[in-house]
Amino acid sequence: MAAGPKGVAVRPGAVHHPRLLDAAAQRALVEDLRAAASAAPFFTPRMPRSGKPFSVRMTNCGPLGWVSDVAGYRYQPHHPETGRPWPPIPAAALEVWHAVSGRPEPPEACLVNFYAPGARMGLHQDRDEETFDAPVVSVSLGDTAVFRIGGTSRNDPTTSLKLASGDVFVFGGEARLAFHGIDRVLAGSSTLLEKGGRLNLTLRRVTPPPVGASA
Ligand code: MD6
Ligand code: FE
Repeated sequence: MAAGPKGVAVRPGAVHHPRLLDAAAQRALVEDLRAAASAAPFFTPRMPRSGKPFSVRMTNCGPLGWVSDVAGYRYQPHHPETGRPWPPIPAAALEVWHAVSGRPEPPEACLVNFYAPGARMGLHQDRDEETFDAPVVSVSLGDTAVFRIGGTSRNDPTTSLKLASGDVFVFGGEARLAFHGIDRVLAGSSTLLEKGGRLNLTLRRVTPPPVGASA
């Protein structure tokens, strides 16, 4: 991984690190994710209650994975379709976490989102974790996304920025519970993924660090 600059704070706690991963690091991470997805295939999450499918497909790595179905949003240690434990978080993703999160404890969950052309993600907060002390660290690969971030109320004004392949975005501090979403993905903007589209990894703590862990 290229040594990162300090990043650009787009609002307090929300820091954009453009191209933190160089082209070789991006390719290596895609290979790691391909291997992970062969063990834990992408699935189509569904909205709680309505069962309406997301346009994004998902899988996870790490001790815990985020899933959504008619029963609700939750973290669980196994894949919803295969019943098997999630594969480990790729070392390169852990390196990114340690470079930018400011936390000594490793992430417990790495959600992997795949956006085919036309997929998007509505404005939401990441609030299914038991702790909000650690930031969420996101890594973008493939086609550029138009990302929108607001405040902690759904109606707060939002700003848009582009997340390109290799970009890392850190959501911490007072931005940890900021509303955010993906308005669209710009087809053809990257050649990283052979068939196009965008992968996004979000690395998170789910539980508080063990008592006595150094902070
Ligand atoms: C995405 N990202 O970039 C969706 N969540 O595809 C997220 O939902 C997200 O980028 C929490 C923190 C950073 C993120
Ligand atoms: Fe999110």
